[in-house]
Amino acid sequence: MLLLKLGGSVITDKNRLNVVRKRILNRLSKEISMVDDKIIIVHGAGSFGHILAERYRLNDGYSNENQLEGFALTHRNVRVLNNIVLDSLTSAGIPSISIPPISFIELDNRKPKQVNLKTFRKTLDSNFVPVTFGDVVFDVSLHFSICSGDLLMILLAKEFKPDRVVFAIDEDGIYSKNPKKYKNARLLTELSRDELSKITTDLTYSDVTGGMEGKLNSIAEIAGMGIDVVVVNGNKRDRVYRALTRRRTKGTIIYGEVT
Ligand code: ATP
Ligand code: IP8
Repeated sequence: MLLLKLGGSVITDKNRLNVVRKRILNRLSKEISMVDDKIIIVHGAGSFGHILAERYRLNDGYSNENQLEGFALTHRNVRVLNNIVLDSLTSAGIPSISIPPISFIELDNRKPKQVNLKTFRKTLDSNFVPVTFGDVVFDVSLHFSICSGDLLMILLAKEFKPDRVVFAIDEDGIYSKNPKKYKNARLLTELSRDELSKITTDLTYSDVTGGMEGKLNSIAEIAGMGIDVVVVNGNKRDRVYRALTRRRTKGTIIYGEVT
């Protein structure tokens, strides 16, 4: 059992509203299709989510009626992206089924309140590949907020205990600091769970769910379940495939340790 997050920084151009990186997405779909294990796929929202979510301040919760338009547009956009991902996966021969977060999760002040993952189990048992994504969702305290793909990775890891979790981003792995800003940033090929908290991060793109900092917290939580987590560059051929199949590849590995 594997759990994969396709980062929005890989499958979209995060600087341009609603722009998909189709060639990369299709190549990734082919790589995933070559893997034999059962797999759950999560994808980020990229520029289909973060730009509008920031403009309408959706992660702050409801404050004005105008946000309803923003919520609906953002939800529509992430579903458009999700359909493009499904097209790509099914074209590569992967029988994928979309499970939108708004239908199975409710938050309370951005933390999970009610989560029902039954459909994932059924989908897997029927030999389909479940696909879910960062989305806008209801929130009992804030009326609505954002459920990031990285939060979904924690919940799915807890429930399905995958042998390995892979995050594909647009960098070669986790660096000592943001490699897009600092030329002297060092790629960290192996990290303990504790070392994750010492890494410097900052936002590269507009991002309402914490960017790399949020991801490092999610990774720490998953590694704390005793599951190995690998972060690789989805823009580079074969790295996702090699990470999923436990082959050596450039990237960062965080070995699972039960806490
Ligand atoms: P999405 O939330 O849209 O799915 P994603 O999962 O692809 O996005 P981001 O949140 O965009 O990932 O994080 C990736 C970005 O984090 C990279 O483009 C990189 O510039 C930035 N970054 C910041 N600090 C670091 C760091 N220490 N190591 C690696 N990348 C970093
Ligand atoms: O891209 C964010 O999910 P992420 C979802 O996985 C929205 O962080 C709607 C911005």
